[in-house]
Amino acid sequence: MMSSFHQSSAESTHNWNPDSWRSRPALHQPEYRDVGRLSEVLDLLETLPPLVFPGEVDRLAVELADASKGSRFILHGGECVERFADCNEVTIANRIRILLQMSIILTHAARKPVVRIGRMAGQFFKPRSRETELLDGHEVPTYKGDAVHGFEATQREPDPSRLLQGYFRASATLNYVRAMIAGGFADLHHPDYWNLRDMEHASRYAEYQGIVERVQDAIHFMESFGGLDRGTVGGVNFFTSHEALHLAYEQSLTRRDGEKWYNLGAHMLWIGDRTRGLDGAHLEYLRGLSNPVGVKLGPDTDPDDLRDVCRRLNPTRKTGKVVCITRLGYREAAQRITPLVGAVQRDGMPVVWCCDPMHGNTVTTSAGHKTRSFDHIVSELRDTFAAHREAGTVLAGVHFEMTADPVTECIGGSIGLAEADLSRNYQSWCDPRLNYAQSLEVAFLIADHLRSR
Ligand SMILES: [Co+2]
Repeated sequence: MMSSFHQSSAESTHNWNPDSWRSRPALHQPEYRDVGRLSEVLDLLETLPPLVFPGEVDRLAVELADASKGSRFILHGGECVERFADCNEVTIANRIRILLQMSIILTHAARKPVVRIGRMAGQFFKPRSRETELLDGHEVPTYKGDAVHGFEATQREPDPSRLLQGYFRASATLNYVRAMIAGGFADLHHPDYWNLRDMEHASRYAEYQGIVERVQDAIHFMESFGGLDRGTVGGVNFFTSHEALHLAYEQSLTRRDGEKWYNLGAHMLWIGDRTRGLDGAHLEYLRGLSNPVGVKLGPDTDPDDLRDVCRRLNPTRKTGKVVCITRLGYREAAQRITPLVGAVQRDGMPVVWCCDPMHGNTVTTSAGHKTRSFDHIVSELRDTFAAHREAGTVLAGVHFEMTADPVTECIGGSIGLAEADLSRNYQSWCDPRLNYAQSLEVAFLIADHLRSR
């Protein structure tokens, strides 16, 4: 354990290179039988062009630093896991649409720009707590994501070629997102983009409708003055992120730029609650990158451990480098967040605080559906806002798993989804997501908090 600033500072990125993680224990890595094919694939990935540019990564770091001081707000969201089949026009457009709509609601309320980060274009890997699961009555290796193996029971053998397929799908997804934004998709003043029909029975429907109208008025007003081009209203800045789980894949997308190293497969990477061990390979890999790094913090996070993780990831104490994403669960968020914030504050470590109110609130129903209660999600958010306010820190953003589709995966919200409704349209391959109406509603609720701040 490092005990002083000087030790950690001296550590810097010394003795680091893109494969130094290989000398550490690496959890949750698939085991490939065909290692020859694996190294062929990794060699090829190293020669392919990066998906993002160092200047974009640096800009994200600056925007995150702004957010940590309260002058921007971060909306980080998307799917728990991306499927290869999601790499199509409609699905990508829907994902961008919901992120844009939520961000416009937040911008309007907070009077500050929103940093949009998608969990997309590379979120193809999942850590799983068990090695096997039941599929149609058969015990099969647990599903770990489309870039590892197929979903069908007969396809669960890890296949190195899927890493390549993942790279090309991430690249096609990001290419389409960039084209949509450059081509005017972000033009949000079409009322048909604001489909509130699902929310018609919501108690605050009229109020939400009113906010949408005011947002549209504001957009028209600014445009008629010519002070704002379409791109500014929409999404010129859009960043991608995924969990840095499969380290050989991440290493193959690591590039040098002058004195710095970047992972150019995404703008931001995060490290899971299960893989952020101080001596583990994941932390070793991430500490050498110039990318902003998210750290997921579950209810068992030890405050001293968090302090040491931050020192390791951010020895030069740059603001905008480490994003601490708390996912503590609604019952414990209020009491657990204060010691975590305290440990980092006492250490003088600049940290960007985000709240993921989804992952600490997952339960399984008696019918076997994984679900989350909208009330618990909102409750964790409310307590997290309050805890930061008390500590004098800023809650810089939120992290969601959501979809623009009318799925029935999370219960509650003013659309009144009940447990019995879950089977109606449950589509998630992994965690339950907020549907379209629930996503907009949660954005309106966060907007209330930002307005009152
Ligand atoms: Co998830």
